[in-house]
Amino acid sequence: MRLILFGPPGAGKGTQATAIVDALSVPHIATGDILRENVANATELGNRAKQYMDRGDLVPDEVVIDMIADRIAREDARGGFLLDGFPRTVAQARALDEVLERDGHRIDAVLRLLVPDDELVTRLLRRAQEQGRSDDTRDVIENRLAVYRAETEPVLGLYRDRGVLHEIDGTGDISEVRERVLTVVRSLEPAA
Ligand code: B4P
Repeated sequence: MRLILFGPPGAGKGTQATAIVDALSVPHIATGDILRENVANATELGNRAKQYMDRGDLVPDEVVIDMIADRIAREDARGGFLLDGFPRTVAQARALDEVLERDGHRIDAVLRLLVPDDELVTRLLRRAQEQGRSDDTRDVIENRLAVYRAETEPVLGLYRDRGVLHEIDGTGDISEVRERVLTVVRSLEPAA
């Protein structure tokens, strides 16, 4: 299965990804995590990405596209993967299609977590207190949400037109959301 977990910042992508990868035994490929690891290790890629991430802007497409193309070419992702936080622009979605089509593959499903904006802000400010992530300040959160609406939401149309988009209520307890997500994932398995 080749899946995408989709949603605004704070929707619970990283949170729910764990249950999905456990259920399907596929690697969890989170662009945010890979970028933060590069920032922490002060790699060339990390040094380039940091300024964008700290503002809540998207890292340039070419950086992220190359990073993901390399990652999904690795042995452990041959049989499938869960992408978390990618694609975030229409250009990234088209590039992903090209990379997959080269091997005769396609995205099987996109799981979209739906959460109202006020709840997203509350969650991210709570995370700021708990983890102190540099992009979880109120101003940066507001920019991340605006960037999501302008640049990321348009990606949904591509997948909706293909009939692979599944919309899931992302409100409520983490365990309630997990059950909803896993119900959808289980419904996909027979088609794999
Ligand atoms: P990400 O790391 O993807 O950050 P995110 O959108 O905040 O998602 P995350 O997975 O961490 O949070 P989650 O919703 O699970 O991206 C960070 C930055 O990297 C971007 O701003 C951008 O600069 C760059 N980037 C990443 N991908 C890129 C790309 N493709 N192109 C360009 N740039 C890219 O959870 C948030 C919080 O909510 C957590 O604290 C969690 O505990 C809590 N939570 C989750 N579910 C909950 C629930 N049901 N109830 C209460 N709290 C809940």
